[in-house]
Amino acid sequence: MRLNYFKALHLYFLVGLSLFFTPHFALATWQTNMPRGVTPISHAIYNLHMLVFWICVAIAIVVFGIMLFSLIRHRKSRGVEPSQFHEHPLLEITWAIVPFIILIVIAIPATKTLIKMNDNSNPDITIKVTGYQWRWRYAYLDQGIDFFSSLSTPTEELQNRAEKNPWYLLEVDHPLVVPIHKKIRFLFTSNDVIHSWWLPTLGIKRDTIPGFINEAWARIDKEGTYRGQCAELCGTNHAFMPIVVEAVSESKFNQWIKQQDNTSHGTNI
Ligand SMILES: [Cu+2]
Repeated sequence: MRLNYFKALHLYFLVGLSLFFTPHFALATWQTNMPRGVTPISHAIYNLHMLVFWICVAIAIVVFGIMLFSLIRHRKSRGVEPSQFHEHPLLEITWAIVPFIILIVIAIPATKTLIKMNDNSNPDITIKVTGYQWRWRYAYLDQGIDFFSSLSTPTEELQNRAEKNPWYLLEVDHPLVVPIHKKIRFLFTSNDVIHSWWLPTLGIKRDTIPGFINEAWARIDKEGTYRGQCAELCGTNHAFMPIVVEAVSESKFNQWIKQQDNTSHGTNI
């Protein structure tokens, strides 16, 4: 029995060691953690996630450490007798108070983040996002710009008749163009069924519900193209309504605005 246990431990150690020395390039395309994102809200969500993650790791180390120690130290083969006792007030109070304190430690930053997420006041720009089966419609309420944004992946790629490009199913004809360092307020609604506008790098995931308006905001730190998808099963082509946001400098944004006219259905920047 004893020999088998040490053999197994040895094997785990070797597997762990070989994984540790696996070349980094083999893991380069992997991302298991959530993205940090490019907005204050996405950073706050990421920090919250990491805080909870490390609290869970600490709890796991303590709980499994004690469990493993007890299993080895008090195993039957050593002739250990189980202790017999009922009720242990100190222990019981401790295991009620410790989780309570942990929950408070998590609840304070979580509440602060939620309050920040819902502060939609004083936006610089307001965009209405409407979900359609199966595309998005973006309306810049103050600029009078209104257009549809549809999947632009070629049919040949969808039908496996051509090699798929890197942005397969994550590309659109008319991306949503927004300025960086400005408070963008999004209003979400739907024309038909419930969709969900999900853009992880902006820290936004909001249901678009017919007859209702949901809100979110973003202040994007850096220029770039950010991609997301509809995250609410909304029908046959649910997987074919991606979201592409082009975050550009203020001057480029103003230039883009000038290129549009009221009847425009969007142009690529
Ligand atoms: Cu949808």
